[in-house]
Amino acid sequence: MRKPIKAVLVGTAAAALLAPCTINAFAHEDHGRGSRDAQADTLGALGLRADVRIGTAVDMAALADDEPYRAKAASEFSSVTPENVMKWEVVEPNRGQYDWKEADKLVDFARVNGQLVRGHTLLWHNQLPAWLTTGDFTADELRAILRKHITDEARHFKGRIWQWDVVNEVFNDDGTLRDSIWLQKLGPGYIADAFRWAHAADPKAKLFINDYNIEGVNAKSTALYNLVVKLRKQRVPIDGVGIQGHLSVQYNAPHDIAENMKRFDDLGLETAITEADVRVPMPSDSTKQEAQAEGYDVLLRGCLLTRKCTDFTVWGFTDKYSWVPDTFEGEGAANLFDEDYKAKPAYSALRDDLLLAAGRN
Ligand code: 9MR
Repeated sequence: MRKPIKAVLVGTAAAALLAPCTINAFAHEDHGRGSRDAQADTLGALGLRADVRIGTAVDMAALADDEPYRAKAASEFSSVTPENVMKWEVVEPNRGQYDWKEADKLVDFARVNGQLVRGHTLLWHNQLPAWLTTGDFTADELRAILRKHITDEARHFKGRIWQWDVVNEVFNDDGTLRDSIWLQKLGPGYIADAFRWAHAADPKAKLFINDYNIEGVNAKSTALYNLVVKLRKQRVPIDGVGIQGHLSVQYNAPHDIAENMKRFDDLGLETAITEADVRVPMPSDSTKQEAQAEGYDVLLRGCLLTRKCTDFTVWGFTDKYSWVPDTFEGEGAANLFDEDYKAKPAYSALRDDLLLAAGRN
């Protein structure tokens, strides 16, 4: 039996526990499948029965302007991740001037809808403010700036973040550390420092290291494993490993994902799929959609087969707002719903996996 995940209350009100999503997840248990309402059959609700949160990255412009998007983000998922608005360039565009507006909106949205929040991300090499990248700071200055950033951000959201992606994408695919401004100026110890500072600022948040191309057993996931072993030995407060899960139907799905995740599980760490999407060469068709469904299925099964895998987050749920076409020329349609919010086979695949895991098939 999977252990129930430790639910962290989003916000302080006990009302969050009684949010519609949670109630409906259990309200119709004794009825036949046909009699359950739409809400009770969402991925989020099914996930709660299988002890796994099903989340989505949220695009704040879409959340504000697109009612169907907002409705689905609220009803279909039991956790949310800000796609961009907790990143450094957004929260501190000018040195010393914080702007938490959009991030706070998402945290409020989550509270109202009984969802948990994955904080993303305290430390990355991308989406840094220009004042920082062009500042020509000394190592001591940069270390103080980083410490202040992590402390201030984690403290601002203290008690409202379930899991923080403390460091994001610190490895190259060959398993060496990424040659970022952080490594260059601060040396490899910056990773342990980041976790210590985040923990001091918000001791209850679960602290994750997050990366892509670490779904299967490979040079990168093994290097990350070795780093995590070392950090644990040094008593660095790290709780989990986030496996992003950006796949393409043009490559084999990572069928050894459960084997890979088990290594982390055996260390006593939590794991999560944090950014799942499966892109296809455009135009999409039904064959590609079936291949895509397999990709999603492999990722979710990896999680469901791992004792302490706590959540499965998709990186956006509709093709209408995906990052993929801007990054991979000629590819797209990577999400569970098309641009008109019509569910694809991938959606049914996830649903079937969750029904099975919840023992309700
Ligand atoms: O989806 C995000 C996109 O809107 C941004 O333009 C982009 C900037 O690099 O970041 C995207 O999100 C990334 C996430 O933060 C970390 N893992 C890879 C994601 C896709 O690039």
